[in-house]
Formats: sequence, C-alpha cells, structure tokens
Amino acid sequence: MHSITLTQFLTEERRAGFGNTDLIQLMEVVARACKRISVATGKGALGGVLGEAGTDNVQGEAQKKLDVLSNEILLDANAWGGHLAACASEEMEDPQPIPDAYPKGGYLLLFDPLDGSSNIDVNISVGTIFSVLRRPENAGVEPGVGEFLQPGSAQVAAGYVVYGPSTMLVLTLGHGTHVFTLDREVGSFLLTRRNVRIPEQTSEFAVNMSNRRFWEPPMQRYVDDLLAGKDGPRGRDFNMRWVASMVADVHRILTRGGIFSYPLDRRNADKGGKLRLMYEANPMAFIVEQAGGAASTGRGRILDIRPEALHQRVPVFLGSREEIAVAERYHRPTT
Ligand code: P6P
Repeated sequence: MHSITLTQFLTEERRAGFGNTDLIQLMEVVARACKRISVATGKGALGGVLGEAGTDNVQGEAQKKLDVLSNEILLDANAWGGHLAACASEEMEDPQPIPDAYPKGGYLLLFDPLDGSSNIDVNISVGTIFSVLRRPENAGVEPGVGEFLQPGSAQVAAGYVVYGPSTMLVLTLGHGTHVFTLDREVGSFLLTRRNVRIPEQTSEFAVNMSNRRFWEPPMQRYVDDLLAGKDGPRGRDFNMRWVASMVADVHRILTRGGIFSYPLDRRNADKGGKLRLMYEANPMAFIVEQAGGAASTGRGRILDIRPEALHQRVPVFLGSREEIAVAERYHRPTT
C-alpha cells in the first residue's frame, strides 16, 4: 500500500488552507521527538529507563524515569525551532518559556509526555498527548501561565502518539482526524487512516469499575444499566475494556467505537476529577470531535470549559456520540 508521509500530508493540508508553515514545522518537530520517545520506551529493561525516577511531579505522582526523559526530549526538541513561545507539561509546575538564546514564535505547546507511565514496567501501551494553542493577541514579551488558559475550542492542533505493538501518531489540525504509523525501517510516519469516523453507537465501555462505590449516583445508575445488559433498560449486552492508559483506551475507541469515562468520584471531587483538562481532556476531546465523536464532563462539552488553572482536572466522558448523549441524560437534573 502506497502511503504518503506526514510531511506530504501536512503540505497537502497547508495547500488546502489548514495550518501554516510554522504550525506544520512544529508538528514535524513534535513527531520527531516522539520517535525518540518511541525508541526509548521500546528499549524497555535493556535501556536502563524503567522504574522510578525518585522524584514526584507537580501532581504529587511518583515520576518514572521515562516520564522525566520524555519531558526532556520534548523540551529539547522544541527549544530552537522558533515556532513556540513556551511549553507546558504535566511534569512541570510552571510553563517553560523558550530559552532567550532562541527566537520565540506564536504558538504554545502543552503535553503529557508519557501518559499511562504506570504501565511502563508491565509493558502495556503508553503514549504522548499534545495540544497547540496560539499566543493571545495581547501577549507580553514573556509568556505567562495566563496565556495557556484558553478553552479547548481554541486549539489549532492536537494529537497523541501511542507506543504500542506499532507506534502510531493520531493528529488533527481541525480538518478531520488522521492516523499515521511509524515505519521504523525508514523512520517516517506514514498515513494509514485518513478522516477517522467513530461509530455513533457502541456496546463497549471503558471505566475503572473498582471506583464504583465512590461515583455520584447518576454514574452508578448509568453503569449499572450497562451491566444489566439485554435484560435491563438498555436492551442489549455491553462489553468492558480498561487499559488504564488513556491513549490506549482512546485509540481503541477511535478504531472501533466505545465510551471512555473517568468520572468524578468522592476521592477526587475536590480536585475536579482525575484527568487533566489542558493536556489530556482537551486534546483528546478535539481529536474525538473531529472524528465525529463527542467529549463531555457528563454535564457539558469539554471544549467549552474556560480553564482557571494549568493543571486543572475534569471528569471525562468521550467516544461514540450517541452513547455520550445517553450518559449525559443520566446526569441531567431530574425535574
Ligand atoms: P486508574 C494514567 O495514569 C491516567 O492518567 C490515564 O492515562 C488513565 O486513563 C487513568 O490515569 C487510569 O487511572 O485510576 O484506573 O489507574
């Protein structure tokens, strides 16, 4: 099968009026950095990069060596290109401005450098999630955290790279969602699916069931009805999958449909949820909506949220559009 490269695809998109030279070059830099992360994760025990780094991140989570390495790879790769003013990361409390030695550009890059890293040591797929925003018109000389606090609907690009049996890049510039597979022999990402469409209905859900007793009653009722299957109000049986690696679960949903949820529960309600808005929920919501799916907090569209903090957390429901609407109906206040 003759597949075009990421570069050819991005050039086509620019000719069609989507993206510009700076954004396209930024996507190429991020993709190249993710190839390096793919090599590092692929070495596993042979690369001396498994296990804990001995430090905690801003979330208070123990960092894996690969979390730290992946973050450094993305920062180093993006420092000199002239496309960005600053980067923000799950692994850093504050945004990191582009070093003064290099020119600053008009974009802001946010990323979770290695999502699902708790799965690294058990050799389960992990991934990098990234989001691109424009600097606000009134931006000052030095980019501050306030510049990043834009709703997800302002994203100009978003994507993830899943490091699984194959390394795949999923990308949207706001003109559909497209999938590229890394050809390791050539070192290029080749287009393998153009304009992904998520099936509108599904019979497969992804949630960590062990949290059921902590969920709000509407979530308990929604999932209980899924579990009741064809004898219950849904009238059909459902299957469940939970990888505990958002990138892997979302990739499955992009590929064959489904609903993914990390809802509020009593343990995380004070923080607003578990998953982070700016570099997990927003990019995944953009990708999923561009593929015909939906992404909600259960009570509203994720991309409409006006952020108040860089590491803000939100409840997440995303995937097959009709199933998201069903889940939202359970969460709607009863009159
Ligand atoms: P739990 C990984 O730590 C992550 O942020 C997401 O990738 C994943 O969906 C979720 O947390 C898994 O959470 O509580 O099931 O371990």
